[in-house]
Amino acid sequence: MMGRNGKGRILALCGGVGGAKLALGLAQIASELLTVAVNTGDDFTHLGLHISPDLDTVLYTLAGLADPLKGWGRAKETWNFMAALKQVGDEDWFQLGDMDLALHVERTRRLSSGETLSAITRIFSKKLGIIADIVPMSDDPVRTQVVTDKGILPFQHYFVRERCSPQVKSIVFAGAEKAALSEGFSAALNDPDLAAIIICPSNPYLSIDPLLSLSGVKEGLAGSPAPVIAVSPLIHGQAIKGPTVKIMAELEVSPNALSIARHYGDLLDGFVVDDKDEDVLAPLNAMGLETRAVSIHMQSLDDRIALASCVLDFANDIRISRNA
Ligand code: FO1
Repeated sequence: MMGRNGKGRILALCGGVGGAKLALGLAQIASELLTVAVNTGDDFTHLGLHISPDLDTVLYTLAGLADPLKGWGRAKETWNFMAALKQVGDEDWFQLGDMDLALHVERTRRLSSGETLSAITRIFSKKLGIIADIVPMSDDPVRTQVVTDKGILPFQHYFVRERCSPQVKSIVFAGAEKAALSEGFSAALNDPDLAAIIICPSNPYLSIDPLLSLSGVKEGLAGSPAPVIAVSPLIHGQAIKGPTVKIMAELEVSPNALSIARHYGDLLDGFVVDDKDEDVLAPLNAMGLETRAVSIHMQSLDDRIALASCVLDFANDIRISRNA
């Protein structure tokens, strides 16, 4: 399997909580070969602080600091700042934990001194003892805007303040057309020795599409010698958490693994579904996709490692069958 005897690097495309679980599994197996390219479309400035939620979720998750229930923010967090904010402020809809604040304050300080998001993320990773290469998808601003029946909402207003209740009409990635890939993302994507590209089980529409919207990404995926494998974020038509199914219904896409595979289209070489979804294997194969059906509900660390191991073996199998 890659990462034990193989030398090729592994590139994972990742959003927030769901994707970070698989990124942790991959890091447990091959952290020194792993690059995790993370969505920054959810970033926003809040109370004067630059918040990068998906980068923070991946950092905390790979550092073993993430809150195990929420998946975002830190474990054993305290909320004195929020209590004090409620006494004097108005914007208390976005929960900022006392320890979590340190990341936002330090990132904001470094950004205002001219450091890039990539450089800051590299420093945070090193300080938190993370070996995998965590990179923002871009150092330029890209902001997910959700076009809803209540108007165009910045991502966190839709996702947190309005709790995903407005009806989604479409999703726009403001700035994507002129944003450059981060150096780390571009280097990994265009690495001729790349052994696998994994699209983690994040929300395709909110968390993966921002990465795919950047110029050069779809071309890089299509041109890479590495197999491109996506893991379904749905099990039997249900998302583990988050608004994926609601958004698919609102976008008039039937909420099943087949729709997800169709959404990624010919970018994929392989698709991993849950063993409860074996009924979609035939239509997936008919699309020309290699498939695997395994348990993809990652509840424990062992589950995360097992799925990561299966995905890396899958990539190896595809590469071997191609070179046969
Ligand atoms: N998600 C919530 O549902 N409510 C919150 O108050 C909240 C605060 C928060 C603070 C820091 C952070 O890194 C993430 C936070 N999230 C919160 C999660 C975040 O909105 C989502 O994880 C991503 O933007 C989408 O995956």
